Amino acid sequence: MIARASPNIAFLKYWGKKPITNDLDRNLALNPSLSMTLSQAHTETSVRRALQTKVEINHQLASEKDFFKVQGHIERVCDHLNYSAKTFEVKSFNNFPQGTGIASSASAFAALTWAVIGEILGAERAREYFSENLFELSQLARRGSGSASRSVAGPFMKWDGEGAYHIPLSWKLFDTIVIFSREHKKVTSSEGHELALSSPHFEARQKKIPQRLRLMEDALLQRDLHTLGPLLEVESDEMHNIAATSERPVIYAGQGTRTLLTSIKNLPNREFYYTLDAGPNVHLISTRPIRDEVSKLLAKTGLSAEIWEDHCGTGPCII
Ligand code: 2P0
Repeated sequence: MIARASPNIAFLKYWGKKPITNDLDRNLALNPSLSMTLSQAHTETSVRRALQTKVEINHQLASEKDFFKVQGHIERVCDHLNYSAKTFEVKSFNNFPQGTGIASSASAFAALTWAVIGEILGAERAREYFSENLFELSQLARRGSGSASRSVAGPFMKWDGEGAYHIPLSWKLFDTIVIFSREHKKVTSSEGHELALSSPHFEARQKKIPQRLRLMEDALLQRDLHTLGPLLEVESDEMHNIAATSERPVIYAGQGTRTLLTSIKNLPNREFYYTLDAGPNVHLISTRPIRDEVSKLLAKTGLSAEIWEDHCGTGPCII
């Protein structure tokens, strides 16, 4: 069975999680978050029953660490369906650079969840199961990777507590991603989550989140980019400030990132707003395609980067 899922870009960030007591509690965020699921960037995962589990990621045998993460998630999904044979051959491929601030673990664990369920139930029953059990699927994907809880549907998702909910809203937003680096980040998100709690600004951030969440949800429901945009930027700056001020400072932005953000902030009458994931690449959110403007801005500031054009999407599927 082959499934496809897209990453999501967090508008309100998951940054800091509760300690684990058992596998059911894995990746429980300390604060609610809000995101937009993408559509062009995706992970495609094929899963086939086999006598032994074998995992290939981007045409290479998975590292030991990735193998155990994938195997652990397969076991979770099988347990959830009371399915006893837990060995599969898994091949997973991303059509976008991973580990650089486009949430590859979100799309990877959403796609894996869909593909394993599809392989066990068959396409027709699986599609029915997906449409009737979205919240349980989000809980399950979350245990693979927290942000995966929000990649189980789209375009807009709110994760609060054990899983994410679909925000019923139809609004086409674009995410134009400026890719400065295809290098894998040095500090994983899981380490970043752990370190976040040591920042002297962490507690103050937690207090601000409920109101920021309300304002963002209102702006989304009103389809008001000029109210949403500044909230995106404050939120992104704050998450990166928490990372930079944790006991082992984590700086995801590079020189190119900083130069671009400064020139964006100086633009008059902006029609796009930035947000960063845990990486140097810059996501620009707008209501229309903006590739040409972004290319011009990069040329003007003397920066060289790839541009990935994406827009909101509706979540995973079996293909
Ligand atoms: C988010 N990020 O809300 C935040 C913002 C990155 C920056 O969730 O440990 O890969 O697998 O639960 O989901 C990245 O963290 O971490 C992330 P785990 P995950 O999207």
